[in-house]
Amino acid sequence: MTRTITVAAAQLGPIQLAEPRAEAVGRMVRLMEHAHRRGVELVVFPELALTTFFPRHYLEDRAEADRWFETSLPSNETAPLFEAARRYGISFHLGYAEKTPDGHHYNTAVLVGPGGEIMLKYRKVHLPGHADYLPHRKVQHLEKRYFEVGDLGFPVIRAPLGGQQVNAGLMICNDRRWPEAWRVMGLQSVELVMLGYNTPSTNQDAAGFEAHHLRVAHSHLSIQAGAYQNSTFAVATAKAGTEDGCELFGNSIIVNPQGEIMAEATSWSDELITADCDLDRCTLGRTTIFAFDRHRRPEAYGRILEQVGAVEPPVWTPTAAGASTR
Ligand code: CDT
Repeated sequence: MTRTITVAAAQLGPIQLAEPRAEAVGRMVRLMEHAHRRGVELVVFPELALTTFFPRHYLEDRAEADRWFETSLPSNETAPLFEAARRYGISFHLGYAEKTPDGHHYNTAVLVGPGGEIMLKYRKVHLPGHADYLPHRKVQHLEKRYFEVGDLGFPVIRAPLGGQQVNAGLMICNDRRWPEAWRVMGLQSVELVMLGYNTPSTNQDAAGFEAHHLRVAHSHLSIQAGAYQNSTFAVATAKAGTEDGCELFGNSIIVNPQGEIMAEATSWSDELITADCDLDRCTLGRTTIFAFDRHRRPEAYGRILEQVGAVEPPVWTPTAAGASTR
């Protein structure tokens, strides 16, 4: 008997600044209905799925940004999602801005079970962008202004999803570009990584050195490599389209443990893509080429934990060459 779970990436088209949460939630509930009709057991929504991607907007008074944060889940406005999950027996992943009771702010994702219970929470670790207004930028990216660095590590939990026990893990957007995030989850035997993203389709820092089409290619490359090198499925869901005049790419994907794309969104609007994931497909990689217990060499990886930025290597000299060939 296979351990198969049917998953969906529920891509969202743009959510404009003026769009109320209730409207966004209504669109998400419609995607859940659609998912139910297609036999889906787990739906993955994007990062910061309830509002526009507000870190593009600079507010001098940081506290004013609290209007974009949730202080509880479910709330009156998000309750319909939890009700839909119960109605259809579907689990879901939701990205949102979290304000804790003691006043901390995080870019957060939760995995919610079909009974509406929160089974896993993650707070984004790799926050891209900047904390202050940068006049040379056409569009700001103020994640470092509005969020604190997540304090929950990269958690994985064995959770009942769609009638299976699944080792499920969460990361958010920019984390997908960091192999460390994937490996920390790989070391917890993750079988299904869920992640949402909001990625501008233009790299303002590229200055002509990055071809436009590489934006999507780099996103896919990171997810496919992370899934392959850690023998896991991955569901990566975009918020897409032109939001507050700024274009976000879509191209949501579901990837298998061989790093192959099983399904990809073809619009930059609300769209559901699905795949049947046989979790036993995770076994091949983790018992052969990526059998961590047999092949990893942590004694050679010290710099990963000891260093943040890169240092220059020693300059070659005949003595140094002699040392390296001893
Ligand atoms: N949301 C998010 O993390 N986006 C980043 C783009 C940052 S560009 C300053 C990403 O890695 O997709």
